Amino acid sequence: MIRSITTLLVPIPTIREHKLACTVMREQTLVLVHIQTADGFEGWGEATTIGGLNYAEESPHSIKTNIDTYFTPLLLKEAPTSTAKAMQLLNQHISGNRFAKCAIETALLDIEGKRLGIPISELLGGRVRDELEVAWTLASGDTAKDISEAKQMIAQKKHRIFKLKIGSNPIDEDIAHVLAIKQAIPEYRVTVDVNQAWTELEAMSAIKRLQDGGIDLIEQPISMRNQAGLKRLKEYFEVAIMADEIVQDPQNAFRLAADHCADVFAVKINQAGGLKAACLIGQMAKLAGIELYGGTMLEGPIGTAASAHVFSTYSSLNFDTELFGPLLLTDDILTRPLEYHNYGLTVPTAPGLGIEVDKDKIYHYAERSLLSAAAASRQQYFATEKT
Ligand code: MUC
Ligand code: MG
Repeated sequence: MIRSITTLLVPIPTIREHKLACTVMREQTLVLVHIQTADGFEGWGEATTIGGLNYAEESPHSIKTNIDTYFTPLLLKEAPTSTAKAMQLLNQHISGNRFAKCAIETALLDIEGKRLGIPISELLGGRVRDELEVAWTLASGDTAKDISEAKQMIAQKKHRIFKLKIGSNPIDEDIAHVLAIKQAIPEYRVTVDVNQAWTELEAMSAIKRLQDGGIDLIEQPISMRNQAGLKRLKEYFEVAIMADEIVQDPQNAFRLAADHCADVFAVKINQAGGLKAACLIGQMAKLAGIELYGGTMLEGPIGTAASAHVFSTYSSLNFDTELFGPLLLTDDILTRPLEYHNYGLTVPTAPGLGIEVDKDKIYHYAERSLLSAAAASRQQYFATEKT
């Protein structure tokens, strides 16, 4: 039975500016959920989004507020006796809020795995792989810097697949940037993520040039509201078109899969609304003949470990993963960092998530964020009072 649920906002600076079509990130705020049970187990979950409300409709603050205000009282009152019952309860009483649901489910599965002595992957049907190849995202905003970053990653055997974030510059500039990088590392897989920035007409001409330049995958080139347009692009081009922002909960993924709107689905546990939902999306894609890619919402190590457990269960994962979130952060919140080596990530094998969090570090960042929020609201209060 659940004894307590604590949520913490944990902002951690990034190692460099991370530029996307929708925002520039200098830090990532992890929303951590810590659940303790009456019989002495504890579990951790995490939700992240990108750029506050720039990327999705939940922000770190809305996730925390909604868990504290609605999820926690409901779970404590109804006292569900399993993860499945808890998620059923949340889905019956709380609409939307997929990111928050994901964080709660992760913490509950962490507990369930620890109680049974098995990793979460085995609760989700069983892993078929122990290693996941991990792409690195080049998003410094500078071509020369991106090329040297990519070459360094290759030399250190850290990554050999590169995703470029484009869409914030004029199209000709973006294409020149991508092609210069591809030409600098011609034998490596280079993909682009447009984060919905182009119109369908712009996408038609841009994708043609990217395809001719040997780019391997085009991610969410147009608005998530233009499902028919995505399908038209998929049918027109040979290069693989990947659906990302448009892939949300399983119901919506079902419609996309049934209509064959993309060659590849990027699956993200937060977008899906949890780990089991992400498994369900993977199964639907498989049945529809759609390829899979293990996406990230730039989670820290807790959400990344959770994602790794999910992706380890996919029967095929031909487009690999981008679970590099923890590597983009300047600090780690685990006592032992996740194991990245030989271009990939090892899926943890210990019970539950298979990780141990460094509570001192977590509380240090959480406290700093509380203090700066308090200072900001004091400043705002006095500024308003004086006017
Ligand atoms: C996205 O849209 O895929 C993944 C990598 C990255 O840099 O941003 C995320 C979100
Ligand atoms: Mg994307």
